[in-house]
Amino acid sequence: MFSRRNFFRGAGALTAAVSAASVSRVALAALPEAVQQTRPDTMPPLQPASGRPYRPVVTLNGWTLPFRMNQGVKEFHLVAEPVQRELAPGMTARLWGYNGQSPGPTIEVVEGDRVRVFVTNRLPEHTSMHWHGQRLPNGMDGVSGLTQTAIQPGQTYVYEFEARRPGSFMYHPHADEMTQMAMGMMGLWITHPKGRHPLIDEVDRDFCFLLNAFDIDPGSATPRIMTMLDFNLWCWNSRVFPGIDTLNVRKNDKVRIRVGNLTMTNHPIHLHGHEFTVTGTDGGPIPKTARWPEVTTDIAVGQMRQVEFVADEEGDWAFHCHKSHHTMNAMGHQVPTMIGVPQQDLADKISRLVPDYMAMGERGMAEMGAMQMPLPDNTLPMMTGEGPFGGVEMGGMFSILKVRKGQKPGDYSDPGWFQHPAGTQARLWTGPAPQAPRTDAAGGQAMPRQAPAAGGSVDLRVRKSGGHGGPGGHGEH
Ligand SMILES: [Cu+2]
Repeated sequence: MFSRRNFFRGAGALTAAVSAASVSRVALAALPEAVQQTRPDTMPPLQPASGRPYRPVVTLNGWTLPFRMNQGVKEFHLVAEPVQRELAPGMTARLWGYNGQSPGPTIEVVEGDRVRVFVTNRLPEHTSMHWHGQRLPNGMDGVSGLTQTAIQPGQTYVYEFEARRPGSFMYHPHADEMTQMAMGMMGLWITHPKGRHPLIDEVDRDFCFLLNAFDIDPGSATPRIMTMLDFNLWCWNSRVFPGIDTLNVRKNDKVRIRVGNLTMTNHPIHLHGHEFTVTGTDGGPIPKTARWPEVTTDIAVGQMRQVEFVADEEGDWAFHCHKSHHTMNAMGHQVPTMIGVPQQDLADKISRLVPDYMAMGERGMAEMGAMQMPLPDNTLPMMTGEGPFGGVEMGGMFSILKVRKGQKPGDYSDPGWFQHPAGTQARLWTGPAPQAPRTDAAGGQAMPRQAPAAGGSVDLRVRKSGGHGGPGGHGEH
């Protein structure tokens, strides 16, 4: 619709943009460079070139934003803008994010750092930036309407505070959140301890990622923003398996993984082959006496969990959300269960009416993994991913922890598939079927048969009920 009112508003915005460009060239030059990222790959850790030293994190399928030091202040520049994000090879989504990607780049600072972040808005609507979990002056908290005016399209706001508390944090808008978070606007913030901390161990590998979800109709590219629960793409850092990079570590490395949840539901994150402890949340490190071992930790909405373990078992270990529908890609949920229902006859009849009709699910859904049906453009199969022994039949929130003796310190490259030592792998059994002991003629082990009493009759001791007796009564014989 083109109304007179909109015309004037648009003209005003245009004038403002033009004058901003002509007036504030000096001001823009004074901003830190807004570094852009075009690729969805996992970038190697960004070693700090200035400021206090720290061991940087690795953002899964993401990157860390470079900073500049300006008279003792660490300066960053985030640009909120529409981006194109490859969710996995074969599917690219039109999202909103920061500096070319969704999620935005990870911000890494050190406890006690003075931090200044410029946030430029290149979206078609206003936004703001909330620094989830931080101790900061109230006016820096980024809740539009409550603590600040919203950042209008074309404007740059500056946030400044001291990173007081070490830990794992997030950032996201607090303006039209439902839209802006459903469109992918979020990022991680890591504050490293300034020196040795009694509750924060040094680790060899420190990974981080966000849990996020989109609802994108097959064949389209823009998320539905009104969806509350029925998302169809369950992501780690806006990627789905097999697009999520593997976590590659050296045997006996101490590993930390920081995970934040900005979806609309909880995710029980599960690691195979190892036990971990939850060592911290976005509220800070957990006292050592309050930690317990787990193999799954549930991460509720708006929470962060930081888990640690020693990777002392070599292999390719699955690492995934334990909600089985979250390890699948786009699918309809209105599909009846067809297990045990022969459909070929029916399919033949329906095909005469509906040429593309396809029977599915007759022997379970695993057949979907190998299906060669043509897909609409820009869509991923429901479950996919080839392993060394066939289809993995997974999608969504799934990746692999690869533990190898030969992985060099600082090397994050994929070592390929694990070579199982002889005799350490489940294999096809071709010998005779072992007889179950219970069916053994001699009586078996688990539940021995009662030996018949002499004379062939069995003495059943029946306890007569006292109060319910009498003819026709329901005695317990
Ligand atoms: Cu999940």
